[in-house]
Amino acid sequence: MSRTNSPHQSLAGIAPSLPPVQQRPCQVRYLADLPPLGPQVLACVVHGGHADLDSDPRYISVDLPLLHGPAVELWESAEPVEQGWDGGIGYAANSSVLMGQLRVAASALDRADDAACSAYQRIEQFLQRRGYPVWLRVWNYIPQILQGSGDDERYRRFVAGRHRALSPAPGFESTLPAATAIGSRGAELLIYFLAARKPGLAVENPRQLSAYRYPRQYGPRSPSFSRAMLANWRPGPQLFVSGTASVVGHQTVHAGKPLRQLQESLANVQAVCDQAATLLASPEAVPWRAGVIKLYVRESADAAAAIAILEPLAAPGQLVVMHGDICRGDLSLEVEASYCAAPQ
Ligand code: 3EB
Repeated sequence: MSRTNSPHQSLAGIAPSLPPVQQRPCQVRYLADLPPLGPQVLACVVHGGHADLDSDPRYISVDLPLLHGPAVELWESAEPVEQGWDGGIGYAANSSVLMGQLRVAASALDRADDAACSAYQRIEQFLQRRGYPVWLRVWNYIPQILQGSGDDERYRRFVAGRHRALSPAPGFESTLPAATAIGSRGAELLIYFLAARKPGLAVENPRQLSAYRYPRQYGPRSPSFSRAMLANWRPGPQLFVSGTASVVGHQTVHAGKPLRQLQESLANVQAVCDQAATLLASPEAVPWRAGVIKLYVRESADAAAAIAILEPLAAPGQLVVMHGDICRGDLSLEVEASYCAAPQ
């Protein structure tokens, strides 16, 4: 029988018009060396205090000693980006997300509350103006984070200023970004952030009191962040988990025992992942795929034992360990992570 009338045959020689492969608007991975910044790079975060980066707004230099793992955190876009500097904010954006950075001079940090308030207000106004009004994830690297005592401590003042900037928005507590706040060795305050055109879903941890409900004993204002942010992109969701420590309820547990703190932190990360899965259409079908994991340790001597535990939990080569101060004196370490899941 002749096959020439076969409908399949008639496609021979014609370029197949398959639907385009869908990619998430952004993907993050860790790299050992600086890559060339091609048109689809959203941000290139460099850990370890490299001073010799050029003025490309996508270079974000984090001034913390790198104890283990690759130095570069590369954020790639599904499409070419538009980039620039705008009123001191460096940014790159595609049609869905924007990554940006702002540095604040050391001299402003004597009044860390005012410095944080004005930095967050500037970023907020910038994001509104550019059309990416949704904060998804933010990193705060604060020089000498534990300087000062009681309510004058730099972290507490930072928290108060951030609250002053973010709290006027109606219902602000239900849309807070996932966050990290770590003490750095740098002179300047660094804030870098991932924002989006469309809302994500803020996720809380059933084992922990929401940070925005912390009682007065931790400072005059409560910390404005969510435990994780879920972005329900196609072809599958992505979960950005905040800096996560050995806190149960609102209290530090296992003070002075770094490895117990790591186990408790990992139980918290697991609880946040489980909680995020329940927010999706078919939660039983969500195996979160380990992506990048970042660990901050106060004492570098604690790194080796922690690495042995964390390395198998991250994708190969995707664990970074840095030396930094955690925002409560009794916390030895903090873990952050991001995950992807297959389409629902
Ligand atoms: C905690 O659970 C630990 O103030 O932005 C973790 C992540 C912590 C972010 C922040 C603080 C922040 O309270 C500390």
